[in-house]
Amino acid sequence: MLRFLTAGESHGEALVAILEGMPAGLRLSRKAIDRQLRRRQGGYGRGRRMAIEADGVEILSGVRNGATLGTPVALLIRNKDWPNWQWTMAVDEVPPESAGGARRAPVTRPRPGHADLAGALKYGHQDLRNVLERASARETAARVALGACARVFLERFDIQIVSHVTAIGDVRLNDSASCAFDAVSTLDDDDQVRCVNAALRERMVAAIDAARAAGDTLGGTFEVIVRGVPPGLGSYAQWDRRLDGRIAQAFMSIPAIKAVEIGDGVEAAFQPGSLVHDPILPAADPRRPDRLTRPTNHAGGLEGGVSNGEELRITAYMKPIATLMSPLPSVDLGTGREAPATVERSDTSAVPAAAVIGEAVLAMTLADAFLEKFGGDSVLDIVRNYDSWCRELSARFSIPVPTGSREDSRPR
Ligand code: EPS
Repeated sequence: MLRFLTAGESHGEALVAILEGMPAGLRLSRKAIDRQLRRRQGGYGRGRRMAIEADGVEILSGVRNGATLGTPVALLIRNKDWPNWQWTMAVDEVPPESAGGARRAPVTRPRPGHADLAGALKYGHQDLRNVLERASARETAARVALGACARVFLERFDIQIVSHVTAIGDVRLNDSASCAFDAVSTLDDDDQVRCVNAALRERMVAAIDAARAAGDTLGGTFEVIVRGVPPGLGSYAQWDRRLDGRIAQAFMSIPAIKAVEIGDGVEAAFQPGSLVHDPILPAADPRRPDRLTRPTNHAGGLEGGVSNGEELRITAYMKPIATLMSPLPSVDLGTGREAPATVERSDTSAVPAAAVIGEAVLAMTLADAFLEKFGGDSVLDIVRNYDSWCRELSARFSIPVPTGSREDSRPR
């Protein structure tokens, strides 16, 4: 339903993205996209690059007078660092004499954990810059811009996405599953690490400082929570329609993400079924006399690859950034001799930024699944489809259903 591609090198002129499948008639502004871009740039532990960039989007097509046209939306984010790299990253062939020494030397010592070596082996590149420029997490700025469009669409149906950092290195929040959506939604975007626990926040910052001082890096975990997801997104009918699989793929495509959990995730493997599965109770919630109640949400809002109407809860695990200021052993691919890995300017930790990226990729996945179920060519078509589905479902079952467009009252 939603299709997108991104392009652009980290130190090239710009990142670009094309999004197809957005319905007509959605109010979409640069401001809404820039807000998410700004959030992605934040977080303690970022390197000097973030002081250079101040990401802002240019909408090149698909939007007119503040509303989508139903045609492809083309987005562009310029790299402010580009002037410093224009000789190194020039599209045209530049003879060394005209670069006047401004062209950086080839990168030949792959960083363990980065795409450098695998990419060079795959594409036959001798200058690892040809790999690292696109493998860079800079690409995620484009995906956050795309995700911002999807988020605006989801908000039209009162679906809201928040995230929080649950670990940096070994400083961990133990009971992230008990963090309520409301508590997470009040987190300050300008907070250094966006963790709900103030004491842990300080320890996370201290851990990043210690890693930086040691020339090391830190990974961590974050949780993304979505409220207002209607039941029925995704399907068990075919493997590639399962929403949990689609969500996992979206998260695993974020650089440095090594594992994804839905609900209790890994922990569920070590518990008996009686403690893992969420009972279904008849109307017990006084606020929702018409609804069945799930007193717990170990499943994280997905059963059988289909959303069940509960909050979606996704946790992602990020490995430490691969560029170490105290580099690991490597080999100079030019000489074949042992040499320390390349040291590039980089971040010490980027978990808070990854959480914002997680929100974006989840927004895209959910918007896609939502359009699959309720799709139409315009927002009005979709509101009509959604509202009538909600009415029909509530008539047929006495289970909670979102009541569609934002003008209607929500059941939860
Ligand atoms: C990155 C290395 C750093 C990060 C970059 C990702 O960039 P640079 O090499 O220019 O210092 O800052 O992240 C971003 C540019 C960004 O926008 O998030 C890497 O190697 O992945």
